[in-house]
Amino acid sequence: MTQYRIALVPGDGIGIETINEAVQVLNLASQLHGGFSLKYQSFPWGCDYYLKHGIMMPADGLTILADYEAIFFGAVGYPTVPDHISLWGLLLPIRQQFDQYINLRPVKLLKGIPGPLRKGSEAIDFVCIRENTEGEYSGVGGRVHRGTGEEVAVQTAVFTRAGVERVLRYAFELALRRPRHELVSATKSNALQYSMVFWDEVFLQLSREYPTVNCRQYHVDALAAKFITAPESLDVVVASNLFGDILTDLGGALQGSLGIPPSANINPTRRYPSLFEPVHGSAPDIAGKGIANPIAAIWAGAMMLEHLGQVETAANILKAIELVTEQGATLTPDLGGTATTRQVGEVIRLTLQHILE
Ligand code: GGG
Repeated sequence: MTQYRIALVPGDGIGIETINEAVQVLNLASQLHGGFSLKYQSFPWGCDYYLKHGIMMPADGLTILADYEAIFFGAVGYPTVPDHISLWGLLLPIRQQFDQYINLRPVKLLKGIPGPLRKGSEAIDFVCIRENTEGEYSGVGGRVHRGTGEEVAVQTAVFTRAGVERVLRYAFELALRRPRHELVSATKSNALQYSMVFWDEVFLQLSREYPTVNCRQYHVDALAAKFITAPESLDVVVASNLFGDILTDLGGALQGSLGIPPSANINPTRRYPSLFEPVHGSAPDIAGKGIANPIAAIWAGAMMLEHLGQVETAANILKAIELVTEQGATLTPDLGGTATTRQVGEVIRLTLQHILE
């Protein structure tokens, strides 16, 4: 039997609740499959840890995580700690140090969920690839003359040829594997005459290597509008770190709730572990109430299984999720229902059992 060693970092707020439900779904999936098992080690890192220790994770946290085959992550951030401290103390160092340069975020309207556009689920089914280690999130900059009238803050976006080329190449390859062979790149080269003109040049160069991929590029503002006016025209979207972050929250809204989209932070070389997480954050307003939607975390767990090679089981988990949304009887309040996190987790497990037995 294959055993996968998974580092669990539930983090903050509803991340703890949704990851707990997702782990139970993954455990059931492995039991029903019989050919693989998941061995977890949980790490209590996050904002509570920071309040006790003054750091979001121990100094050797990354060394510890490097030993695992994958990291299953909940959410980071809580009002008790400034957001830039919590994010730069935990999630961003993991993405950067483990060179998880692909952030894969499916935007798929699940059956049974009307979504704000009131379009059918076949109209909204595309994938966003967000560059995940550099660009606007490089962490380069500084502040001088703090608190004075001469204060200056500089935040520099860094785009390297290696970094841009590898994420664009991944996007072209993904577009080739999907039936439509279509790729859209988010740019803003009219205003960002260095970084985004460079991004567009690399996109054009690579497009010559992929003549069967139909490429388009849009300024990110126009692309945001296209997410709303013509989501059916999108198949694979590639964007820089910040653009991708913003666009995929819009994607989450198209899916009916930020409680639905998952996210895979992938190191395609597999030299370091990849990290899987719901797109949603810690949601302090509903944390501890037991009403957070566990679908995003469960779907992220399925993406982790797919990455580990359990492709069929991953597909069955997504099938179970979609049967539950299509049936519509057990949904959390973000989707207009009254069910708890636990009840949604339980009905997905029951449905998975029906599919696999
Ligand atoms: N599970 C997602 C999460 O915790 N997100 C917190 C956040 O602020 N992330 C910033 C980002 O992904 O750019």
